[in-house]
Amino acid sequence: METQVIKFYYSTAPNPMKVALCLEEMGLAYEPIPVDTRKGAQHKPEYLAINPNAKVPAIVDGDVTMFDSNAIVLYLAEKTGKFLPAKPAQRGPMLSWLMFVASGIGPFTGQYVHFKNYAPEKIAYALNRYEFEALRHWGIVDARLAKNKYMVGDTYTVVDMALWGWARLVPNILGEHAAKLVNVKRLVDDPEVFGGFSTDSARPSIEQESVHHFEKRVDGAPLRRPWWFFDARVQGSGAVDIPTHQVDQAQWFVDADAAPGDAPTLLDARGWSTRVPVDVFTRITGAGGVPEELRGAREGDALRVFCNAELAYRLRGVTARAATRWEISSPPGGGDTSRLVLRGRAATIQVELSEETGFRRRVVVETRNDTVETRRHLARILAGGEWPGAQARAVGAARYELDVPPALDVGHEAHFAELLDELLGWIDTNHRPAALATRTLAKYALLAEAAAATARDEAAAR
Ligand SMILES: N[C@@H](CCC(=O)N[C@@H](CS)C(=O)NCC(=O)O)C(=O)O
Repeated sequence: METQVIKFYYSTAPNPMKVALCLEEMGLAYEPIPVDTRKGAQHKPEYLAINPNAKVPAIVDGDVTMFDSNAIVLYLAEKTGKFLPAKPAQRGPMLSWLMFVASGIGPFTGQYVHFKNYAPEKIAYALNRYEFEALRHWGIVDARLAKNKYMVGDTYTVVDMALWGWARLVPNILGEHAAKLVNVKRLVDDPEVFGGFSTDSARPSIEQESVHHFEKRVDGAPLRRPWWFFDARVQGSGAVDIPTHQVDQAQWFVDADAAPGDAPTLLDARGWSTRVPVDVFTRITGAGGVPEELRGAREGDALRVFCNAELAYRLRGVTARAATRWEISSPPGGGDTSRLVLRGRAATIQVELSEETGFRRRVVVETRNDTVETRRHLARILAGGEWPGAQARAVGAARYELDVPPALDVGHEAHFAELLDELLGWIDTNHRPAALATRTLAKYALLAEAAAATARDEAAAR
């Protein structure tokens, strides 16, 4: 029985994390030794003696010194005889997929993140190339895992562990493609397909609706929320909570990075409460009872949470409506739903996530133009590569449905990680997007006005 403690040189970056998972899964005794790569510890002579490539991870296992994460996971699998493919004939494919992670997934994803977030200047060619290749590689993983439970056949192997090092960051890495609907933005910006926002005031040109649940599961486990989540004075009332994201998205569709135009003007706002039974509140929060701070919100055996709102506003001549509603518990097999409608002069674009779409994002383009021409333009836009393999399928006269690849169809929680990632990228590169600052101030001025307007509804309901 092997008792030797393996020295594990690590940071929390993707490559070391593959080895961390492997050591844990194999139940090996190890001593974690952090290497602060941000401070340059990987270039010290004593570390270079272990890894001349000056990167993490590295291990020292008795008289065996090793670097390069994929080599290490393979070594550990062979050393322990664990997490190798069940059938000998699968050793070849196992090596192929491990090298695919080593030479494809890792380098292309890493370079994509580098050029997107850390390069001091935005180099379009490098960004496009690495973005295309990173997405192409993840598309291959996605197709593989759609047919196989694991990367090599039906058993969990070190290839899955190597992949996990990167896969756990997919929402951050690819988040913009999913959460921000970059492809939908490209359709909206296309004069041939969308033709600019309709300014016909009979109906809003941007409609956003979302339904949320207090009690729900995230990543397979019940979501625990803090008690103050139910206090609109802390969490924000319905008008300022989810609409922050909705207005943000509407501004992005209308303004994007252009110099911000006139501040948006509020046309109408209303708010109302959801009654959350106290037993559901205690189940979600784990609180022993209703805290003193929430006493004022208590109505019999429920808490009144002022969390729903509907706002109408005008943004650069475009009318927008944002509605957000909270329900108590997510139904079994169900989840939060959302619908976005963008009305252009030439087409209407709808993005829906609901029971009807199987809780997957569905994008539908309904054209008022020549359908053959529109189909050609859609193919041209999709060939831009953001959703590898995406197709526009005709679903009736003048209607096209775009398939969002499942790997990029991540939940809206991914948006938070993505925003943080973007913010840290700006801090690291000392870049402050001026237009965004003006837009954000304009957004909060609008939301503050909506909060004041809806506060009257809350007072009236008491
Ligand atoms: N091929 C190597 C790459 C290792 C690598 O790039 N490590 C990164 C962390 S994920 C690192 O050490 N970065 C610090 C640096 O480049 O100075 C492996 O798989 O171990």
